[in-house]
Amino acid sequence: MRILLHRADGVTEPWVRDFASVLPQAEVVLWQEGVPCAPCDYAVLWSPPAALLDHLAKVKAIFLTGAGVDAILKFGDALPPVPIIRLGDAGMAIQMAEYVAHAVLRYYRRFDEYERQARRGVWSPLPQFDKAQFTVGVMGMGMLGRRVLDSLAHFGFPLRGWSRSQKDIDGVTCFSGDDGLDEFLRGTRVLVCMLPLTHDTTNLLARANLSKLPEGAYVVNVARGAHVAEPDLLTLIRAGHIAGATLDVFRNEPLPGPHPFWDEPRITITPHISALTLRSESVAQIAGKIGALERGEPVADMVDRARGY
Ligand code: NDP
Ligand code: OXD
Repeated sequence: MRILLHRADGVTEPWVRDFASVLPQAEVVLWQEGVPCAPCDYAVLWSPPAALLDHLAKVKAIFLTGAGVDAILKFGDALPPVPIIRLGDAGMAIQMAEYVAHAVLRYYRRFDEYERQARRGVWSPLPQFDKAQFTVGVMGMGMLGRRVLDSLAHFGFPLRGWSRSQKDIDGVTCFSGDDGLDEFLRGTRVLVCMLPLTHDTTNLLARANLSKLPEGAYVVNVARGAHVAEPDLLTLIRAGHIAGATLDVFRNEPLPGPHPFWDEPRITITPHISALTLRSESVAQIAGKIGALERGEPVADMVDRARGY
């Protein structure tokens, strides 16, 4: 069995080593632009260059080393008609829970404001927010969103969630579809975006929808930069309608040096680290799924191309 591996960061050696330990019968072939390689049975990719697609003609399935699928589905019909399988958890959900819980608690306990006060040498207790009014609304209640909601439940925040299909989750007020969006946004104090990037969700967080959040709302985006209209978010923060944002993802990554977000103290920037791919967990999961495919068994986390996630 041959596995085609592509790593955008060029760090392949530990991946090859991990595959050798869990799938010793497999040969891992490293893709290099312009270098011919033998046909492979499976491909393990993240955000491949277009030139790699020519080498997918014989693969039986494409595995992604991440949860999001936009970077592969953008190739549309140029992809072979084989299953595309994303990572399921593999250690990402708990990282997302840590990241989002930290952001929500930081806003709820006003640490962002205390940080700014401290820089100015100000010692001044601020009034506590009323927890009953501090609703957290998670857009996208999939693998990651569900885990985030679970973790926030322990702190007693009123929780709400929005998804495509209607859910029924204990302790979470659930909304769905276009019909449920306005009500969801109007009652959400901290908006957490955990949606996949699809045709329907691109630019969803532009001025019209962001303005529906209550005065003093916060935005946490850990999904994709293109969910948010960046100039609109900045305008609403400067106008005081949105009190702050924690952003892990951006339209252009790395966030360009001159971008105005860098100079806005109410925006916290992290470099797309909210849930990192853990190599060993990911390789073990992919190896298990390859084994299942070889035995003709069903495999979880198949991407639905028509749906876009
Ligand atoms: P899932 O596919 O498991 O869940 C997606 C959720 O979004 C589902 O609840 C789905 O609804 C909902 N959804 C999709 N389209 C719409 C729509 N048009 N309207 C309303 N709801 C919609 O995704 P994950 O939880 O695994 O991951 C979410 C995203 O997080 C990834 O796509 C990726 O972009 C991002 N991510 C970011 C990382 C980072 O480090 N910053 C790391 C990992 C992931 P339904 O349940 O009805 O299908
Ligand atoms: C992912 C990511 O989707 O890292 O896994 O963004």
